[in-house]
Amino acid sequence: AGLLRRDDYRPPEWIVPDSALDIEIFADCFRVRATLDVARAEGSSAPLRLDGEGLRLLGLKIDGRPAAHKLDKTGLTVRIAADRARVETIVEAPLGSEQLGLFAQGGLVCTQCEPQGFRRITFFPDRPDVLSRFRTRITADAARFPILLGNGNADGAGALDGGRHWTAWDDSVPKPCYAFSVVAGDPAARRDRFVTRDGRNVELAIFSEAAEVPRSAHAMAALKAAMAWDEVNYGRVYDLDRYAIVAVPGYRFGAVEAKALNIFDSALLLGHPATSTDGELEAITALVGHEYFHNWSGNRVTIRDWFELALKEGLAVFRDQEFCAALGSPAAKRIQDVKALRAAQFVQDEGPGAHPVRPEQCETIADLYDATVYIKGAEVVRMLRTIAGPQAFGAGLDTFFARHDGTGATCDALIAAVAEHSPDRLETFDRWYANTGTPRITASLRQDGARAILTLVQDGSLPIPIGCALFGPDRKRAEKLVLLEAKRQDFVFEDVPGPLLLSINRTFSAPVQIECERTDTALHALALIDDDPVARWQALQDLAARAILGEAHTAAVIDAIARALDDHAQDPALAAEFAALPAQSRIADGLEAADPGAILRGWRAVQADIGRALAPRWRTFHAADGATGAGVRALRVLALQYLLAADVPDAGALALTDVEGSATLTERYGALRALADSDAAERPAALDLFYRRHRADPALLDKWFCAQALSLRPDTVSAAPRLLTHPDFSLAAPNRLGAIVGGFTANSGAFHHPSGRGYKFVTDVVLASDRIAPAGAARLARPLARWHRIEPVRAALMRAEVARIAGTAGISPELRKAVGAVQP
Ligand code: DPP
Ligand code: ZN
Repeated sequence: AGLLRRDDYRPPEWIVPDSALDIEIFADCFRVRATLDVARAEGSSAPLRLDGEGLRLLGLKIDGRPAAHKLDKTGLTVRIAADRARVETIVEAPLGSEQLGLFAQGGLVCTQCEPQGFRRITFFPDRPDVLSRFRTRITADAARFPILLGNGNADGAGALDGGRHWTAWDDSVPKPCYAFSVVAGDPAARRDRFVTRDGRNVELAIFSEAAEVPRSAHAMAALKAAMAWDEVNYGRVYDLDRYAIVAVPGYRFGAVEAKALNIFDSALLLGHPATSTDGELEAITALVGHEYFHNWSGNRVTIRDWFELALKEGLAVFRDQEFCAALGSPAAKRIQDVKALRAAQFVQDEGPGAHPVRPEQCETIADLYDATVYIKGAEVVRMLRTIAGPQAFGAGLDTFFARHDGTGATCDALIAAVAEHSPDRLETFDRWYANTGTPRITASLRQDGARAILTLVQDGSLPIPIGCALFGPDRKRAEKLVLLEAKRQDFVFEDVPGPLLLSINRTFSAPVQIECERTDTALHALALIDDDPVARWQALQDLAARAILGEAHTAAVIDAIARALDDHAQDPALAAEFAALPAQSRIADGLEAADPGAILRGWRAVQADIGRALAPRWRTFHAADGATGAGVRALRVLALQYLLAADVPDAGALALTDVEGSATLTERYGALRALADSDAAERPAALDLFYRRHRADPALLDKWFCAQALSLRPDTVSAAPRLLTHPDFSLAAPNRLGAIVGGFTANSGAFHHPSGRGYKFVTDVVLASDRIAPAGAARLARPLARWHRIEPVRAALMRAEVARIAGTAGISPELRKAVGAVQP
């Protein structure tokens, strides 16, 4: 099969204003009678083409009469003379287990339509720019499937002969067919309600297994918060009388925004502080919000074609980021988002998977669902707001929603709508959607008497908003947001006598790499006084990275952390960000040829120094009551790590007490991880305790394995392979394999052990699991392909393992692709 290309887009020849589906679910198959009111698009003379795959066509009528048609592997073609017609089809298909179309999973029958699953349910123009008003009737056995759910508002229900029953659903708001969903089964429900600002009473429900209902409270609270937030911040009001989310165990597509009936993998929806970490709970909040926000930016205003995926995903991610920021610490959230962007998207930009936010081509549509489309897509929307200003951005979005409601729109249409309210600065903004890679900017500051001249040079030709400020030794002297549009540009600040410190890319205003010579003294000074938390955090991270590499004094880092902890005492989540050292992998990213061994030694030494120097503070933080909030818990856990790193005599006992008795999983697991990194005498007891308590919960047992694979101890390189011989390990359990091997590759000291044993271990596992789960194996193998960023001795060992994979007969195409690009 050839590549799919954005340029090949053509408007639809036929549209389908109204669709009625009658879906009958049986034990292992389903039957659909579809009635489509189709209309010819203006100027079109083409026959009607309907997509359909894996369907047995039992009947076809056009305007009530049988009609000649052509059936092939991917669909159905009918010649229709009139401009409008009623098309009726009857199809049957098995309820597959492939998780596409309509299928059985986790005790339920449910759907997966995005991007192209609907064609496995019925014949239809399966493309996002054909929006239809759907009416759905669902019939099934009443005992096995007492609950039958569809999109839209409830439109009747009744009993039938033979123990069957039906429900009907009316979705009056046009939607693309990928936003279609159906669920049948016997789930339990948590119910609630939300009254919109225009007085609409919305019935809310979260369906899950009965035993899991206590764990859906968090998601329900998130849903209500998201509905209120979208009204206040975007004027988006919910448009139907009900909204339901269904938790499906093992749902492979993660979560989908299907209209008024979202479907989520249970693991991404259900959570409770006793069994989920704060990070996981926040991810649930973000995802519930994300799918809800899609009701407007996704379902009502959808995308013209799949290459425009970033239009809905970038906007929804941007909105979920802002939503979470508003619920917690905005500065800590921004820092976390920046870390995630660097870890997932900047890394993608460096490898063979780099592509524009709006790609020009792809092999399969599924390939488009990645960090570049989602996370960089969100950064692009953020820059649009930054350049246009919040007022113009808000007005522009109102225009965008009003103008494109009920249609498939494009990224360009979003820019155009905002540009109407902020005309002068967005002419070239669309380049952000076309550009590949992380832009690099070099910044230099020179002084000419009381003027300062900032020179910015970029390696491309993008309009880049860069937040800048100049600080004197003690306070801010000037601040502006500059728009770098040319290759090289000077920006002049008047009346700023030196010496000056440059604070740049404040708030992380653009997703770029900044190169800028700043002395240790300058970084230290900025880390003390910069009033933008993101820039201040960045200065401290840069300083800490230098200390870890032996290029700066740890004393300056300690001083800066102490000051940040004082300044942010009221925002413990932010304080915890300031107190945490940069990840070893991020330090390596900044180097041409990283020596992971040296980074590990330096990291441990700096950690121990900080632990000792600030021990009284760590004790105080650890003594705080974790019940007071996630930020306090983050600091408590970090404090334990420092106390253990400093070898404080009772640190092991404190950690063991937390593993044993803390109320939240964040604290119990945080303490376990801290102990797993240490040589404390309590380590085996803690691991044993956590294992015995949580062995029946697969997700928690995964964490137990992961903590050991992530251990910073030098023996992890031999201890991790032994985990695979544990009776609770199976190569066939993807999450467990991911917990161990994914943890291990993220643990650069172990993965990059100088002996090369870490590379060999990963290669052995990848080759073994490739036969069972190729996609997972490919993901696990990817870190091996990054040899070109590592010092030559290790790089040679990594390449040898890559060659071993590539030379193994019968490996999957996914695995070959994951490592193949590294072949010289
Ligand atoms: N899981 C996808 C998302 O909501 C489907 N659109 O981002
Ligand atoms: Zn989404």
